[in-house]
Amino acid sequence: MPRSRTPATAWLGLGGNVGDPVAAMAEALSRLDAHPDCAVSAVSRLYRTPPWGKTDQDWFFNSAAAIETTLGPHGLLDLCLEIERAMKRIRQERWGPRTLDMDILAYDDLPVHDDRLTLPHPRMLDRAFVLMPLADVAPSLVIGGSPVAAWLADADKAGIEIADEDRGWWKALRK
Ligand code: A4P
Ligand code: MG
Repeated sequence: MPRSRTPATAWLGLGGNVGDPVAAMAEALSRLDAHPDCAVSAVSRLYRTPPWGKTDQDWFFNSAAAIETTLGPHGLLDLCLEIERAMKRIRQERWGPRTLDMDILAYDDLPVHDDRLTLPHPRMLDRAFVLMPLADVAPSLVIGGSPVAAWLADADKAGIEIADEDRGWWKALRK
């Protein structure tokens, strides 16, 4: 990473339910880690989660990661979108099936609200499939006035399963 700028910490939520979403998430994390301006500092356990929003679709796999980065929030968004595109995500219906979805959940304690990016992610606090993996890597991170672990305690976690306890799951799948 260039030394000109102090790295920020960003937290990402990853998910997918088409093709091989676990391989897609592993590949995405490897690409981020290989990027000169990013390093993956922590990855959650791997979760299998019932579909939220549009429920007549396959179950998802979800995970979360902490990233150290010298990219600004919009630069990081561009990189995530580029990786999503590379994973051949087909953008069709809202909340519908996807190979890989990478959301920026938070970037340091920076609030952002513009036409491209909203931080913290506006819908993260309603979703146990986001909060549960995020609590593995950042239980004390304060969002909306409370720590992630407290939001998770109040969330509906019904049906969510741990698919892999080993936080190295993404490295095991590295090509
Ligand atoms: N954008 C704004 N803020 C952000 C941010 N913080 N992080 C903009 C990432 N992107 C952000 O994104 C559309 C645009 O949002 C981006 O180009 C960026 O400029 P998108 O990912 O194409 O939007 P979307 O995914 O179609 O809609 P939405 O509402 O973001 O979908 P979600 O919220 O990602 O939900 N059930 C389970 N169990 N697990 C899942 O992972 N995922 C979804 C998708 C539905 N149900 C699920 C899961
Ligand atoms: Mg999204």
